[in-house]
Amino acid sequence: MTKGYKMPKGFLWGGAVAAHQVEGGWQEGGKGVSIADTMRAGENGVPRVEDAEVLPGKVYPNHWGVEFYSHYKEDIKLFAEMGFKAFRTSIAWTRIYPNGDEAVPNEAGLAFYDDLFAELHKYNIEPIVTLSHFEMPMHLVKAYGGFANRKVVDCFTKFAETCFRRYHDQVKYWMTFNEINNQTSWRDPHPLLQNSGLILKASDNWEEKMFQAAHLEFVASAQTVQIAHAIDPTLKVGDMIAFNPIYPLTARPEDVLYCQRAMDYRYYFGDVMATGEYPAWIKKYWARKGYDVGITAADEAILKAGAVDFVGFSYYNSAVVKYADDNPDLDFDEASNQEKNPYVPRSDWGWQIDPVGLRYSINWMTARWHKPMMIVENGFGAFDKVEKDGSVHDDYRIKYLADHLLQAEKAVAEDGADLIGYCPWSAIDVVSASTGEMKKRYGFIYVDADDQGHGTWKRSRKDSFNWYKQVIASDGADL
Ligand code: P53
Repeated sequence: MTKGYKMPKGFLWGGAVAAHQVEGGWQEGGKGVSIADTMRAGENGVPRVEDAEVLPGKVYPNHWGVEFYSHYKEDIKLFAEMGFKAFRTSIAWTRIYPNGDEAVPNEAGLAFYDDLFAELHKYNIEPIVTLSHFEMPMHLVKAYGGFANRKVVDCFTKFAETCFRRYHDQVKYWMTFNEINNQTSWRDPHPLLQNSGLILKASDNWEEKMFQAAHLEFVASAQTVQIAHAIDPTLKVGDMIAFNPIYPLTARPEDVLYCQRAMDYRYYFGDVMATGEYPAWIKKYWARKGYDVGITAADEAILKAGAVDFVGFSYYNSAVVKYADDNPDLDFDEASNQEKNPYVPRSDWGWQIDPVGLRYSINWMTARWHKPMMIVENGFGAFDKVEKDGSVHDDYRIKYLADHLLQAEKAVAEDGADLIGYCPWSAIDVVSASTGEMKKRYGFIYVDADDQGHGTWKRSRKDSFNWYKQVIASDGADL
């Protein structure tokens, strides 16, 4: 149905995936073992088991993903058929530096991405590349403790520099760390490992360790921005923030104030990366808690000189908090105090579905960070049913995406937001990051495989495939 809104000319319509969730080929071309390669599957409410190494007889879904490593030409052809102008993926760090600390990169890994990017350009599809998307080399975790150690900052910037030198003619848009702020859920070991390569002891202060690791990631990211610009001033480097707006449960002033602190806490990552400075409140917070985050004067200069060029963000859901009378210091703890929003529905995985929140978020980021923005993930994880004739009638996914896109279009048309692209999650079905399931599907393209990696890997078009094709062809007018 035509709603009358259109995205501007040159808008980057596309779709997103991440290397570890699609590629498979986990031992092809000299690839090393990443933290995703040793994660077993969980399910809704059942966490993924994280082994220290690949154990015999266990199921590791990221070993096959959706076999994109061997199917990428076929898949890119389908992306082109949908009319993609852009495709977001990541470079598997372990294909380029299998252990993460080698002196020279692995040529077979570099060559794979040469071919992948060339294939995209054949169809005028612009690659958008995340450098670190939950797939750090396992060796960096075991040998150095991940981003608890400054040595890993050097490993990352070397990896980034290798990629910029090799691909700067092919790839203009880069992001440093995927959903860097997921680790605000620091009571859960999963995001700490995925974001930062941290495996902590019960006696550690997990929140302090999170702040320390995130700081070294900010330093690495800011250095990366500077390296990119020195190699090729036309490169654009963004951060990548998991954005879910937090609302106060009521108009009670204490609820509103507490909510403000919750937003400050979840999004200080964006403050540091967009402005090059830590906000004042967080220094007070650390002082009150007795935390030493280990920030040097040299770090502060690096942060200031390495602000990002654009803000990439994912948007799936929104959240609600309320003030508790026993918490006068306004300490935000993501693991508690989450309330249900009575005004929005929920997915089968409990995610609160809130399209209007997307327009609110875009406007919030505009007011706070003053950068061009790109939606690099937005989508609906659901059980899909394959009909006898092979079709998938995913009208729930079409509705989710259409409702969200309309709000993004209003943010541009009515509010003047500088939104440069929309890459929904996911271009094709992928292995879920949080649960490791295949059956939690997001794609426009169905892949015939189950949670155990059994299937034909055959690709087929869901109804949403044809819907999105018409959306792109009409610049977003036909939702
Ligand atoms: P899955 C947590 C909360 C929101 C988004 O998520 C998240 C996560 C971490 O799992 O991840 C992003 O597959 C992430 C993608 C991921 C996608 O959202 O858990 O950048 O890698 O697949 C969807 O349902």
